[in-house]
Amino acid sequence: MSEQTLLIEQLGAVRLLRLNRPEALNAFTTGLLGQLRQALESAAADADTRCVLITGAGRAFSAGQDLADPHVAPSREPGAPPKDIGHLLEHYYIPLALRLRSMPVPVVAAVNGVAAGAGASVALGCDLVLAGESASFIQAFSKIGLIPDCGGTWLLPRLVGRAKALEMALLGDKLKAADAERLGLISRVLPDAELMDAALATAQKLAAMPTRALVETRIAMDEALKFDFETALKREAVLQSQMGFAYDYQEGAAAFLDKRKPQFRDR
Ligand code: LHQ
Repeated sequence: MSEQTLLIEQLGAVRLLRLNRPEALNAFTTGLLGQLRQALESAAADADTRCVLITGAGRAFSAGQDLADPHVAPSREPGAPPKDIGHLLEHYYIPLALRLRSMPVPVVAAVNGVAAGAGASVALGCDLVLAGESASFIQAFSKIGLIPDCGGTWLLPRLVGRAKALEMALLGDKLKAADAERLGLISRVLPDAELMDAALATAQKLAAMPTRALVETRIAMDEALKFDFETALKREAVLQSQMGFAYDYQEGAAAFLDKRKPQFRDR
């Protein structure tokens, strides 16, 4: 049986995914990348799962690609050709990043420690990013002669603007959670001891909300970054029309008028 490098728990309507290679700061092997993608597929397919929460076991969220993995480890044999690491992106990171970004439910990251390289990209690709005060974000790529990947070049300038994105990516310095929050890179920083309870409460709150509207909000915002103002207004009208026909709007508005708690069910 393959090593259990991802721990999966169902907590009500929340699917908790815990990266589990603490001895290597949850660095991504092909095994872990495959298990994470499979777990996202399975959460997406499960009608009873209405939010996914991703965190790391031990003192890190993830140190990014495992540099000792045979797929990427430098060729040390004299004359041996370097490996094509683009292959790993094509077959593991791109499908993972696309799956994460197109989940039919909101995805929360609870960043419990360092998130470096592709580990930072995975965290920042989530819809809400909560971090413990001792967590940090490192664009480690430049230090080993690489460029940000797993969506890093797309995410960073959109989150913090070109100047800070380039500063982070070029220097590769450690950014503390409080500074990440101040820059708008992440949603919220919490005392370490409160992180998991707060992240779970946030995930449970999202799980009780109108899932389809939350997901369409993410899609609309990502799309709007490519649009001019008028195109965005028109796209909102198309999506809002669809939302208006859906059960959750009928239920949400009726519950408000009836002064009762809504029971959302669309996904
Ligand atoms: C690790 C790693 C690691 C293996 C810590 N690998 N063992 C995509 C596709 C294709 C190719 C390449 O890349 C990519 C995307 C990427 O993600 S590239 C970026 C890869 N990540 C890095 O370069 C980060 C490397 N790690 C670090 O710089 C440090 O470990 C950080 C700053 C994250 C944490 O530092 P410390 O808290 O001082 O911990 P440590 O360095 O002592 O690490 C603890 C253990 O974890 C240690 O093992 P050991 O057996 O000595 O206890 C490390 O070797 C291991 N580890 N990161 N990426």
